[in-house]
Amino acid sequence: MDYIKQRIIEIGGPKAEMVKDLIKKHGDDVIQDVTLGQVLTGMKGMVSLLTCTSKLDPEEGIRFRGYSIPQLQELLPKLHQDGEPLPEGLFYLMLTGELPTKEDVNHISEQWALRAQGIPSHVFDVINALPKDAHPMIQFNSAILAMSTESQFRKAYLTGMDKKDYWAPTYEGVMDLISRLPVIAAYIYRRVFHNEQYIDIDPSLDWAANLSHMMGYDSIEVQRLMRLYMVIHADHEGGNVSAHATHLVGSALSNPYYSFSAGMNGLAGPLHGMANQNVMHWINKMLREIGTDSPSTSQIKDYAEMTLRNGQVIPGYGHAVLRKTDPRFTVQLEFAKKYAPDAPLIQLVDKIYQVVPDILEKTGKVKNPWPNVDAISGSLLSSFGITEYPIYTVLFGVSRALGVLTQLIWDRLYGLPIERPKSQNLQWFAEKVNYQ
Ligand code: FAM
Repeated sequence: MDYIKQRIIEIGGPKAEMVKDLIKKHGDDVIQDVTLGQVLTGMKGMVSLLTCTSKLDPEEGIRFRGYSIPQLQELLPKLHQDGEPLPEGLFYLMLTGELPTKEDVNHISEQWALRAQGIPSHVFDVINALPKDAHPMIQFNSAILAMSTESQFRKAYLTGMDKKDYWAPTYEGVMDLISRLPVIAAYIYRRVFHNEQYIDIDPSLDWAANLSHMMGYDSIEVQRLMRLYMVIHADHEGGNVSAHATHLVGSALSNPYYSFSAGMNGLAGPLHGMANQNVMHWINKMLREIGTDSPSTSQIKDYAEMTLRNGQVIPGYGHAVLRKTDPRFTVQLEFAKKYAPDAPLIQLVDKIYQVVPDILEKTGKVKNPWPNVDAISGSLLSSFGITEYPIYTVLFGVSRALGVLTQLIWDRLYGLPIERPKSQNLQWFAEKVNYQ
């Protein structure tokens, strides 16, 4: 057995026992009161999920297994001394809770490069059957579902295995799926935007650099950007739409492909992962309507206020949990200032940042007026040549697989049951609070 699987059993076994014991001894203990407001406004702040991969602090932002993004930049193995962690290392950390060695990271890199070469041809037929102008997320998700013919979990389930072992074929499926997503994403990118000029995988490269390579970008800077991008988008605790949807569908013991596909359908929404492309749409529309590439702060202010007057959201700003500037925004801005200081789009993003929070604050209703990860990610990719913004949510999706699929393995280790919350009609809520 692979030594990583062995490590998962050693760590996961006692944790699974603890879950059982907690339910047995404390299953009836009250842990939180729930208000009617919480239920009717998206369950914000309601603790209802067990997630171990990462935790989101409203002020400090994301921590992966307790480590912040700046800490991970220090502690995870990387290829450049002043550089970005390898996503393989973050995967290992989320999976085991332990910091990986360089050897662990190399082992995962090799595994993924090997497994990436096993995509069946019908998956590409499915993509090719779609019109090229079908949104890349439609093509991406269709390919993910098509790959579920390979599900090791489904095969193992049908053989009648013991449910405490479900995590093992789930792990195999997760490893296959993560390894193959860059190939699929790059294929769609080259199909739609580069006249079907496909580029083969280079097994000597790490996972993120390979994505960059297969998309057609071999510079050190883009490889570094891709590693950074893949690390910061990987996870955002359990309640965000893509994580929650993956977990929910997984709770029916749907295989990793079905589960992840559900998450990706959620990521494709404009309030979630599609915001990165919508930011570019918003910026480009603004530049067109104002008639300049370099609008003044007062022109940006007028345009942002018009967006609000028209009843629309300003994409890239606000968050359901965060209450400060997203550290994922800051780390990208730092990268941009270091490696593309003169990029006009980055200067524009910075200008928008000076104007928009104040405008959102003044509405009196926006709980977080600060930028999130999507406010800059598209401008950063564009500044390094990846200008075709419909692909951005696909790149987000490739990265998000690391967190939500690791959690799916843990859902199986914990032996979590099918999810089935209670729903009530409007009258029930009104009666409950003696509504007059
Ligand atoms: N522009 C305009 N209005 C906004 C806003 C924004 N950026 N952010 C929040 N609001 C409004 C929101 O629509 C709501 O209005 P109504 O009461 O009229 O319905 C009000 O402010 C209160 O909302 P909230 O409690 O502050 O935020 P929510 O938790 O409901 O929603 C977001 C959170 C992220 C969906 C919301 O801030 C938003 O729509 N932002 C723009 C889209 C975006 O950038 N999404 C990406 C989020 C991201 F980090 C990710 O998932 N990748």
